Amino acid sequence: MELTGVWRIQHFDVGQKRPMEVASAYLDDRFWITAQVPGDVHSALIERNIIENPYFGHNDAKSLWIEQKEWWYRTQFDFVKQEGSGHKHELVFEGLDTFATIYVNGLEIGTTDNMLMAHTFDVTKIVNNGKNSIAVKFDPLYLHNRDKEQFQWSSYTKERPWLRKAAMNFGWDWGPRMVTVGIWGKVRLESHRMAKLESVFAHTVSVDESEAVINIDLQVTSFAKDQDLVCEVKLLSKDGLIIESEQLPIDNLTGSVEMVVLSPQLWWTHDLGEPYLYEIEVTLIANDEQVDTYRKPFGIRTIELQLKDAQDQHSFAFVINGVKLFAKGSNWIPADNFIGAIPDQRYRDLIALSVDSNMNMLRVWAGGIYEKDVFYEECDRRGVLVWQDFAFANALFPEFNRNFMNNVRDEVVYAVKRLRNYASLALWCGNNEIDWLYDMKSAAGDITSPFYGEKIYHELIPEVLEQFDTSRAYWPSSPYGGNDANDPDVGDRHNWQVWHGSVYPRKFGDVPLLDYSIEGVTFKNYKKDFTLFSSEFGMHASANRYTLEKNIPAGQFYWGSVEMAYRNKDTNHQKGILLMEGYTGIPQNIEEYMNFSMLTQAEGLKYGIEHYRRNKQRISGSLVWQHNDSWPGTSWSLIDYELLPKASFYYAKKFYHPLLLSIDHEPGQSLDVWVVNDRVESYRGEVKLTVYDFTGNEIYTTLLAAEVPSNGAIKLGSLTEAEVLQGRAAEEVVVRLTAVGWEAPDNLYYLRDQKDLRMPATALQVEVDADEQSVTITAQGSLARMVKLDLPQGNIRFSDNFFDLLPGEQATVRISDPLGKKVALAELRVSALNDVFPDTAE
Ligand code: BMA
Repeated sequence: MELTGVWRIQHFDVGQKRPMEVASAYLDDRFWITAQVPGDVHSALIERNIIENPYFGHNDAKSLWIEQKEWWYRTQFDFVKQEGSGHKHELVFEGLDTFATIYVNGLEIGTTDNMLMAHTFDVTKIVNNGKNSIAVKFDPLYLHNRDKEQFQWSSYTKERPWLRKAAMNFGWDWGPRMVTVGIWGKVRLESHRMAKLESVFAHTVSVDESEAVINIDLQVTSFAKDQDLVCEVKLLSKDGLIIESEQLPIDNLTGSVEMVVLSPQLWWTHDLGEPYLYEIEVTLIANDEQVDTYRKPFGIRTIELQLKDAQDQHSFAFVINGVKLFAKGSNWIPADNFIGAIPDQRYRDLIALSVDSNMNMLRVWAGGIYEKDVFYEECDRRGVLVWQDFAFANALFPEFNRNFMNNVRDEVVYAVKRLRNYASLALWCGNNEIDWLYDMKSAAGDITSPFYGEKIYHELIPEVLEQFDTSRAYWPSSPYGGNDANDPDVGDRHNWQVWHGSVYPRKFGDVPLLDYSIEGVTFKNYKKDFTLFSSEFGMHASANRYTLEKNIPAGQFYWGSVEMAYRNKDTNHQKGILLMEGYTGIPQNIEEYMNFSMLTQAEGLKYGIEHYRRNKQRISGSLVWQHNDSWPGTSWSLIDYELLPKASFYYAKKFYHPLLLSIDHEPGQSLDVWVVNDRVESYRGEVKLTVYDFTGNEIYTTLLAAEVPSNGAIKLGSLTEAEVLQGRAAEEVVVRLTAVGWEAPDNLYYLRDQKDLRMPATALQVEVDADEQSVTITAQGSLARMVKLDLPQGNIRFSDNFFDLLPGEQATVRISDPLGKKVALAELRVSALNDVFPDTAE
């Protein structure tokens, strides 16, 4: 039974009230504020207009008082109590943020100190048949960390190391400080009789064409002596047909069964096949009576992390059902700063967008939470793999404290047991950047203390996984492996040369260097990177106009305003300017800032990812930093807070497409034409390379034969600049690759940086069809660069956006709402970078 009745909240100063008074079942709380559960205090106060929307302007600073208060939640519920021996009633909180004391019918039943796990209390004796009350007191965090040892390193705030709470709550380089408090997960009263299924662990042991072997381990808790316990385990097809069924006795409260599934339908990532989901049903029978059931989707697949290839060379490649996978994806941060209040639909939308942009992996980054079930359910359903970090980010942690370590152990056990049945879960990873940055900061002299926390990633977590999940790989940190931990030759790597100007190569102990120059931060540095797996890299791009205008006070929506600067939480704002200076030139107004930053990010990621993919023999993955935003800010995200994709998202549809045509070229050098194929099928056809000037004249064309190997990359040929230019200037042409006789997306390639291209102005002819919900655009006279469709509305979809059009060519873009509502098109704006009527409205 989920407790979804009316919850009320109130705050007090610390010490103002005696807890027993506020917790009393008889307290008159009529004048308290009603609040959603799951949710949080901020969201409840926003909903009731008690605080102004903290995402607007500088309003976040006005809600800081919330952190200083003691907050209480109260509710009442009716319960029909089954009494008698063998009955057990448990109160389960899926998420308490963070230091909570819980009272049931006025009795204190326990305290909690970890936001990142569920908490269960036995209330068998104290829950009433009839009316009941629950009260939960949340302490302000400062009571729990002000007297604790501070560490030399804890990024963004020194408060974090002792608190098991989402790190990003305290602010990060892409989001504001929003220290949430409240009941952020579901609350349930679970009633059991005789016994319950404590856990079910289902995993695939092996697969081949004819059969799969799966294993199911059961753990039971019994509430009565001398019981005859039996489990019935069934594997059902998607249509509910029983594929396998076994009865097994439960001895010593555990049971294990192996099932052989003939002609199995495997779970694949969506780019390689169908993410087929069976269902596992377990029924627990105590003394011939059904007492508990478990029913969850289950995907049959094997997933391995290959660290050595066939030639015994280092590699870092995921292998799914025996197929080596190039991981294409991005890094996931919490989908809102107010995590408890995120609607499930927002997860579905963001994961659908990852599939739309041809991603097959998301990394749940360590500075957030172990995501909600809906996230993994959706990844299972859509065929997107998950790289799961444990929640340790950019800090030292008090591993010398027994209570802290016990708390961490409970959290890790809980996370592993909750998530291990998801087919999408590909990897456990110990932390974000801690091993790497500990060395960098020690070398720089910023840290002199021992590596506090090391024991968690190198002992505690491996021990827990040894006991609870040996079915998938563990990687101690990201990045990890080699010398230093960000070594291109071993393990995974974060490329922060680009954007942050970090200087590489570097070895352990070297003082880290930064190069803040155009050459230091440019995305051209991606081509120097022959990592085995690029698990973080990226560049900022502006949010879309609607997202910014909605959240910026009147008169502040201009390039260089203090409010625009406030949206950007990164250090040294000059980095983004340098990056644009190198590629588009420095923007002069807000429209140019939005366009130039988006184009630089999109072209920069394309440049890097096409390089990584061409080298797929060695490089096996690219995860862009970052997928989404937690507030309407300026960041590395591909999709902004209002769920409006940036240009890079539309580019990703092509640069992450399983079949990629690309050109490897630098100014003055020859053009190497490549095809990358991530599919298991091989292809045969041709690739046409055509060079056009910007008014659409064909200057040169050639056909290259393409024998495209299964799951491989191949160079089709090489052409000199002189040959393809036929006497024209490199600044005046665009090259197009097209597949002939087979299907692969086109690729447009410019031989020089945007700022150096001599692009005449163009005029767009735009025809809007409101009934069809589409718009048809034609470029007149000259190529249109970065055709942009803009609507003042969040969470809508364009079938394409931010694309280039050759003169005379026509594009029809469909516009839709993910929930199927009709989209008003009256305010649609269509522009291009080189539009004859430049859109400089501020
Ligand atoms: C890495 C991430 C995040 C950060 C990003 C951008 O360090 O792990 O901590 O937000 O780069 O700086």
